[in-house]
Amino acid sequence: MTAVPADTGSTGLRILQRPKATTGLWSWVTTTDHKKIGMMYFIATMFFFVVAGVEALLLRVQLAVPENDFLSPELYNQLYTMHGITMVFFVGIPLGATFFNYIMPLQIGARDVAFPRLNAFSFWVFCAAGIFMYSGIVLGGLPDGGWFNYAPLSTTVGPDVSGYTTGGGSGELAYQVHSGRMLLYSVGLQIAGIATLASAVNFIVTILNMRAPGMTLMRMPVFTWMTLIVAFLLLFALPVIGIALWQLMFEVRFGANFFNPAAGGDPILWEHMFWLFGHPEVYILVLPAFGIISEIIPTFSRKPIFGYTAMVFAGVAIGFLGWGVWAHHMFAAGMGPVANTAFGLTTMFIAVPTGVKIFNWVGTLWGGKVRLTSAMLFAIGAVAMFTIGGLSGVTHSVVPSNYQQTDSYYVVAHFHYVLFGGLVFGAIGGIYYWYPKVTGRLMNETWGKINFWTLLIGFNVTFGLMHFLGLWGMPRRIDTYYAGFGWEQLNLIITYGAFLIAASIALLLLNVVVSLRRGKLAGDDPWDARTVEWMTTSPPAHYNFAEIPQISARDELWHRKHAVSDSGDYVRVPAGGSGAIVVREVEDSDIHMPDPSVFPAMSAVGLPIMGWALFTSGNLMIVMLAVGSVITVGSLFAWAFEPSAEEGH
Ligand code: HEM
Ligand SMILES: [Cu+2]
Repeated sequence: MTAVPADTGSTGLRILQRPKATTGLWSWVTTTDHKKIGMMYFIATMFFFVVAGVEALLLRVQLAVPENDFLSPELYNQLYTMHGITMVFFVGIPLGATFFNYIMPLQIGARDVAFPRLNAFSFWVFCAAGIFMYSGIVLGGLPDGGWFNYAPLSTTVGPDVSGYTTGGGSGELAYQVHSGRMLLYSVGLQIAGIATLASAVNFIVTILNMRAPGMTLMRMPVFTWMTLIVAFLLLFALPVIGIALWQLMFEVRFGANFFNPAAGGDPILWEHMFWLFGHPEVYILVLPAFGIISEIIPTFSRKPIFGYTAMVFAGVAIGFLGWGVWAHHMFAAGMGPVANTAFGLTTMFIAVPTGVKIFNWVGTLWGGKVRLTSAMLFAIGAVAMFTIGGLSGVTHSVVPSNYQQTDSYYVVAHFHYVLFGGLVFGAIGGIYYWYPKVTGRLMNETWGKINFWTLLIGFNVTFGLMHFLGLWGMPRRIDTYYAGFGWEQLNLIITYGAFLIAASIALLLLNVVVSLRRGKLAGDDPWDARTVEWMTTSPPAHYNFAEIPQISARDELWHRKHAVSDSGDYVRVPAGGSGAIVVREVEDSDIHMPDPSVFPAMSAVGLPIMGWALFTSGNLMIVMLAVGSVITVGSLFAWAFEPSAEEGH
């Protein structure tokens, strides 16, 4: 008789064993390292950026000449909707998450985020949401109601609508073309919301609890401050849209009547709920870029940031005021003069803290020893372009003027100046700035400058001219127009501009890839920077810091590199002198880091399965719901009972 071996490791399902791989695909799937997760966010975000960019180019090809039939109206609606949704939820939000993940823990001198497995969970759920959203390609059509999807219009108007709801439960396949698209929208964004909410909690706890000793709140870099503010905005804004999406899901799948006026529902309830989330959302998108800009400009001006305290409090003020302006998206909805006036005023107020930030960036540049690296060019470009978008935004807040501008190309011009001009320019600056920290190599500066100037020109040709089209009466979201309105020429030029943007972005991505091997070696602190992430190796070891730094000043690294001379001037500390930075190598095994885990990725797999269940009915629906929830809830349980790090490791 042979004894059963006591070793349980070899008996269980292999996939459920504690993953050990540190290289290869499996190590990425199971990683809990904030840096690897940050890199995966970057790759996924760039993938979606290309997808949404191609969608935009298709739109522009269609609009290049009047009465074009390159895209059918139905396809046009799906493409602009998915362009908007993808850019906002699958590029804008995760682009923030990319930088938060990789940079923020390094900037506060931490070894990882507070909940490393939750962090991995966020990433995989985000991917699941993207796959779910785009599964409409095979299911029968993508969402087509615009990125803000006004119900009840979106739920009642559209192709093949045979009733207000799908009915469902009668045994036949409940997926009808139009309500199916709304299901993709409502469930897809709910899944994405789970991912984002989990990271918001993670970042808040990390920043509040895991700062290096001595890093008080008012010594935190501005980028980390903006991360904190964005995380709070997400924490409070996502539940609002979460409820609205839940209602929408019941509306289209089970025949609820939240938004249907014929059944006592409220036709502008959705608009209010959406924009109560939607306006804070625009700050969620742009504040990370503000943080990035606030790191780049002082470094390349060789000055501390001008008005640090004002900068932080302006960010906080934007975070608060952002909640009081949502109905400026609804001036034309018939709210009445009192509400319109109030929201017009609050909208004008919010320009004040934004202006404070812009003046402080200019104040930082003023009198600085400015180095126009690619990162710096993009940061300055972002400030300039965002300012233009902010100014057209103030014109929207003037109600009578708004009646004229709303739903015209003027609005399309405006929000691309803030989103592309602010968020994308700022983020590209961040890529050039932190690339050497992440990879140990510099990106090609010549290409970087070509990238900047072509993007600046392409961007302004494309979106600058849209202001005129809008003021000349061209509505947004039209799939074609007749010749003779005077819109032909500008539309053609705008399409050329869009292709110049595409070429410039291609150059950026090429630079990212080629510099991985060919880039010049960067060293730990290539920019002569100020903040803590530059005090460790490039790329950082998986434990980030051999020794957690003791923080004694804002701009800690700059203070370590400089001392005050007898005459009161700042002088550089000689290399190797007291105060110089010593990067120490330690044995890996001395530092305890959380182990990889398979459960975060596994728990994400069940969510889209539960979502797809809603497209079926009867027994199939029950089976799919059961399978999906067993996978998700089962993995969450397994995760809860799994130690964060194995014994003796
Ligand atoms: C290659 C660069 C881009 C081009 C050529 C482009 C083009 C367009 C066009 C033509 C529309 C309007 C469609 C219509 O109203 O008929 C549009 C809508 C939109 N774009 Fe872009 N875009 C670009 C980049 C971006 C970026 C970077 C963002 C945000 C991060 C963005 C966010 C949006 C949003 C939210 C909408 C509104 C969709 C809707 O009306 O529901 N776009 N874009
Ligand atoms: Cu708004």
